[in-house]
Amino acid sequence: QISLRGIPKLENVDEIKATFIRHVHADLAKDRNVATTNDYYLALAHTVRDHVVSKWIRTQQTYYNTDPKRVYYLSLEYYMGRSLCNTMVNLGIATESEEAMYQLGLNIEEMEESEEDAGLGNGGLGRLAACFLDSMATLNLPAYGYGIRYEYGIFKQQIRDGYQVELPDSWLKRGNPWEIARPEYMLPVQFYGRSELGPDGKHKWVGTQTVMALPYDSPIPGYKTNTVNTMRLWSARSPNDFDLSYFNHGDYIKAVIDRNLAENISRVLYPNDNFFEGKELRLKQEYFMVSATLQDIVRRYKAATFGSRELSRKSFDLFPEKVAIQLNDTHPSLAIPELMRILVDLEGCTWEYAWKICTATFGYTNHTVLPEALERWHGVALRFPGDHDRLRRMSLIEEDGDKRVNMANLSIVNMANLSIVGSHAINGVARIHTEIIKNSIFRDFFEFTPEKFQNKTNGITPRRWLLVSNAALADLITERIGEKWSLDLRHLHKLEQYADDPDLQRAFFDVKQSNKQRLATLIKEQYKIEINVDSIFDCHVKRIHEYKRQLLNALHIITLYNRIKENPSGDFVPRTVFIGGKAAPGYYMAKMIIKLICSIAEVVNNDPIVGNRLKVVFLENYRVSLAERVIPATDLSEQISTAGTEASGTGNMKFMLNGALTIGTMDGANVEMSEEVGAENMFIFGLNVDEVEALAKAGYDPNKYYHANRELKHALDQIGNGYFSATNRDLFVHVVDSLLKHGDRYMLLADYASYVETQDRVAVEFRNRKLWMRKCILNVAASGKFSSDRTIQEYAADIWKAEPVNVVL
Ligand code: DL6
Repeated sequence: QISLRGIPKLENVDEIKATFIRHVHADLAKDRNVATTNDYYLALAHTVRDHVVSKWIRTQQTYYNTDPKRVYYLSLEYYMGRSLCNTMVNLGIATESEEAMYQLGLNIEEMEESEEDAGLGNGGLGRLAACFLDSMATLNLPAYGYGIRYEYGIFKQQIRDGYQVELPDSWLKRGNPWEIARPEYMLPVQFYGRSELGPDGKHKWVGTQTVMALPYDSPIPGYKTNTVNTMRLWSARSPNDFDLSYFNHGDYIKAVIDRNLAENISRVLYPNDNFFEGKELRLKQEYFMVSATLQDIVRRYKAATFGSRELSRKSFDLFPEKVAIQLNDTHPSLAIPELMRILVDLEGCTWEYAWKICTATFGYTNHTVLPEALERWHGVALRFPGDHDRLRRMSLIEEDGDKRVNMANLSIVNMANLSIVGSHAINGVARIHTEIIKNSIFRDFFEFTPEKFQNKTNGITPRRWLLVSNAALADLITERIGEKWSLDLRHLHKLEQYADDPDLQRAFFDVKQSNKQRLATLIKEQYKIEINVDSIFDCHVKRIHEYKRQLLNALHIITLYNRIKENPSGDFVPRTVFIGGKAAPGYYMAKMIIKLICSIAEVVNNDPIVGNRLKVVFLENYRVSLAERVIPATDLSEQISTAGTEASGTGNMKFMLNGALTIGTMDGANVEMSEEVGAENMFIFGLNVDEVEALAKAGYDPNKYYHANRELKHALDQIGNGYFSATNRDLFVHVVDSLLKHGDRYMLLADYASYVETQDRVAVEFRNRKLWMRKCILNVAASGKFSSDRTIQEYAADIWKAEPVNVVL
């Protein structure tokens, strides 16, 4: 077989072996009698890192010497997952490393499994940032990812008695071989204090508390290129002179202990997806990241000039020509007032000049239209509800007489509004989403400055989501159409001509079957559930959220179950439904949905009448590394949010690239997927955005649907009357009430009939293997648009105006 990974070069294999053994001895001080799998993982990671550093240093030297326009991606989340395999693939040493470990009698897969996921993200937004870093490096863009080095990432989810339990994710406990601490670049960040007018007529920020920001750098290697960019994550540290006043009281021990308080800032990732929690610590995290990052950016801007090593740049005229800053949602948008503060208060620029620099520098990406997800920091308004007079007196804009901005008295800061006025480009993340923000939440701004608004449809990196996670499919594709697709995913189009080729269909089928078998083995080990690998692998994996409608999926499962029970000898297409995802710890309804799915699984999986025709698996602790196992093994991808709610989705693209067919609504990027592959090759159902809106306007009554549909009523009644919760019959009453009594905000009942009908069609088509495989191939062939390389090229051309830099070794 032709493999993208190529044939191992023996001299490289020998070198890897030698370096690896040296690391086992020198770094870990172990021999083969005592070394654990994790030790071997660490030694291999260090071996791989040795290969990356020369390119890394060379890349940074090149940027320093050529002083190109740099791109700064600011994000509170980076959902990186594991790095070992990805780094080896990007460096082109995967085959050699595998061979080297094989020759040493070690199992490289086991070593890879030993790596903890870097889970510094919640879901789509954080994983998008990770894909973007890969693409920026692969496209040779001089780019940096800036964020926070949380000591605890997204919690580990355990399912106990069907309920989600959260455990801390201490991902650093065994060390992180990919990061390098840079104490020499530590920076101070100020909090609290007040503004005072000095004798020189300038305002000074005094009485502050200082927290130090310690940078940790990780290499971001591009694929098949010399470029290795930097992800710089800040960790909070106490300053050395931290609260010396304790010494005056003689309480030395307390002084030392309290040093830790400042370090809480980077302790833990807030576990909310699409939900704003207005906590002081979160605001501090945002400012901490932004302040340290801007100091770094300004320092680099001042230091760099082509051909000169002097600290030579004194004017900020060139700032927007040398710096592009992209705000990943509003979370880092304090960067706008902070850059204003630096320019006006510290650098002595005029307000007007500083504002021009700011707006020319910043771009803002919106990732959601859900009102509960929008960041609105309350000050006075919450403390004095209803006191309009006070609010008027204290508002941002003074409303009496001369209109003047009154920054000190901010009452509510709407971070989206701030991001829009402070940026030259605002983008949504799929075409339909961009249209929605222009017409609804940002309508006034769009009418005011239409030229600022753009669309940048999301993408995913084909390296992690095909080369790394589904090497067999990657090889098969390369065998047919050559390897150009890995750098230009549009080349996948060439597969289209082979959609009816029986050989390719069989080969596609075989790859899918072996991926399904591999997942089934894992499920057997973990949950002791026997899975029928000939059943439809129907997967719904993403954060648990009412708008993502896992509950609609549950209604379908119950319907299938009831049909089997009503007709035990009937001819049913076997199906295994996998549902996985974390619920925000404070999100009651999402947690009840998990409990409901687990309860349904308990009943369905243990009913002898059902047998292997229907199984339900709740995938515990769904995360990047588990996604890499699930997605390649999936036949049917569930993308069933209410039209108008999912900004884009990126899981949908990963499944498409891996040859799953999609059942989905006309929402987010599903719309563009259907445009690329043809609606006839997807299973589209349900209301579209206009219909959702019209129905809401006309007065949506879920009870109408409940009474009109026998199967729907049956399923809801069972949930409500305790059929799935025999020991506590009222357990799911609130869940049913959310639909029937509290308005069914996401219109599950309106879409149920269409969903079930479409699922029936899925089952019929799955039986026709030729037809199914043809559609699989067509989906892969049409997935080229959804490479994050395409997305990043568009950002670079339309927003950042940044050019690639060639790194010569
Ligand atoms: O753009 C990445 C990702 C989209 O694919 C999802 O559709 C969207 O839900 C997600 N948005 C958020 C918003 N969080 N906040 N704030 O996570 O972004």
